[in-house]
Amino acid sequence: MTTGENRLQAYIHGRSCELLGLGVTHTPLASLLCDMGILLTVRDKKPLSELGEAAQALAERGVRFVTGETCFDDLDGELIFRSPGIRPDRGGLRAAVERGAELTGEIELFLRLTDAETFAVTGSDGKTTSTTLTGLFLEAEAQRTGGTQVFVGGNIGTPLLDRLSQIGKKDKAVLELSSFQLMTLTHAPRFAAVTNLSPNHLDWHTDMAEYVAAKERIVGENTERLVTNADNAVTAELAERLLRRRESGEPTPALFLFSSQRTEFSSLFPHGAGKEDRAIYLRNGHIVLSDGKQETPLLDTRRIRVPGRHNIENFMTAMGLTYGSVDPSVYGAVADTFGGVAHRLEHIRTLGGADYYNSSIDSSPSRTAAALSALAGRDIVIICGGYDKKIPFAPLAESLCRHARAVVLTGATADKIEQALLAYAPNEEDRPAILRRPDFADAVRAAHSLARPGTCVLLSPACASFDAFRNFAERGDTFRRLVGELE
Ligand code: UMA
Repeated sequence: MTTGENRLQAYIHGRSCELLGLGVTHTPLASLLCDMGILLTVRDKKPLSELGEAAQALAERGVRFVTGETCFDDLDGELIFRSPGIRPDRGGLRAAVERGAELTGEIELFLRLTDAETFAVTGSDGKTTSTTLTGLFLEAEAQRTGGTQVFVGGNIGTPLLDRLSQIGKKDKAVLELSSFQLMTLTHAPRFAAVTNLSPNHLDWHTDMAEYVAAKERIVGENTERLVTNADNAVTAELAERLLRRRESGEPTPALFLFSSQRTEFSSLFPHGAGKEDRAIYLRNGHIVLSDGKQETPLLDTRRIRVPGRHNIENFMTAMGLTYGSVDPSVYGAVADTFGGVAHRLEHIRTLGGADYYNSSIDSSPSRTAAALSALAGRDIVIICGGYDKKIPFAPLAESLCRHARAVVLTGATADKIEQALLAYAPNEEDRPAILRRPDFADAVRAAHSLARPGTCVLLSPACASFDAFRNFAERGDTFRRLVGELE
């Protein structure tokens, strides 16, 4: 056993453990804890029969299962692991903490116990691309120098706590973190980034303030650097708050502010900056880094193959996180080959002169607005709609009217998006053509029927997928298959 795993064993130290939820995060952890001989209870609203083979195997190994809608009511463990999707005030969770149980999570313990240097990205949009790029930069550096492994995980889909034994002191861990994961975090990463913040997940969080407060937990006492977006109102305010705290003598991380709109160090730090602070911005088509005295060009943006300003911002985020940890030559080498992440403005096919893009990951209006901006100037036919996260659609209506020729509406939110479009642009000529197709395959065919040479047919739903699919990946894979079948 390595030191990381020893520390996990010591941390648990004979306490009874409860895993709330048995999904992606807890399935490998449950096996590991079983292997360690720890007394374990798993609770999930789903019955054992729906939890899959791994759950059956755990039950056969003696793990206690409590299932059903009331499964969280009477928690009796001493160390409670929460799956990200379960609110910390669900069922008897608060009562358990009040009686002395410790509430933790896979990410929390990974950050606390790993030997690796930790990098983490959160934000409303761009998290996965920025996390992927951060991993690729560090990986390219590891290949250049040798002897280092890079692990990428978190909300991106791979838990890392069960891999503590493989991760050593020289290694790097890169985490994508959601507000759900951050909500109860008390141990932060060393290098943190917040890409931008706008309303999201308001069906889960009580309000925007709770969402923003969760995101801010990515900065803790042990955080050495925060990379964030000077152009976004909410993250700019976060940076201001940190600078004020610094003025009052509190320890704060170095601030790396980026902007894809400003071109001077002083416009990013109008009230001055500390010795360790840096600005990242565009100058003559290059992403440059400045300490206020000297500008260092890091990357010619013409080398970035993925379209759109938001992708330049994703590069800035990942470069801010890794600056000093990698040789700057890796930035260009990665940019030359990075064609984007699946389901994120993924180019699927050109058919009859029209381009088909899968951006199924766009589960919020701001994400769809970013995808539309990335394709601005093109003739756009967009497929929108899905599960209702109770996010206002007025801003979406504005960007649809600005960029799209036609909108094919599908899914549970079709009515709401149509109403937002009619309210924003009461005159027919001011808005895109609206088609309603409740069935997803019909929606794809309808979009195809409107395509002509030069058109971009874009799946960018502005909504989550849970009304019709298991997740965004299943929705994107279905879109890819349907587009492949078009003639
Ligand atoms: N469950 C309950 N009661 C509840 C909620 C959930 O019993 O109130 C049970 C479910 O039946 C399920 C289990 O808990 O069996 C776990 O569900 P979960 O979805 O909370 O957790 P995981 O399967 O471990 O997946 C989570 C993330 N899911 C959520 O945040 C909802 C995954 O992000 C992430 O990839 C994974 O951990 C690894 O870190 C997905 C996501 O949609 C992709 N994230 C949101 C986003 O990106 O917008 C935040």
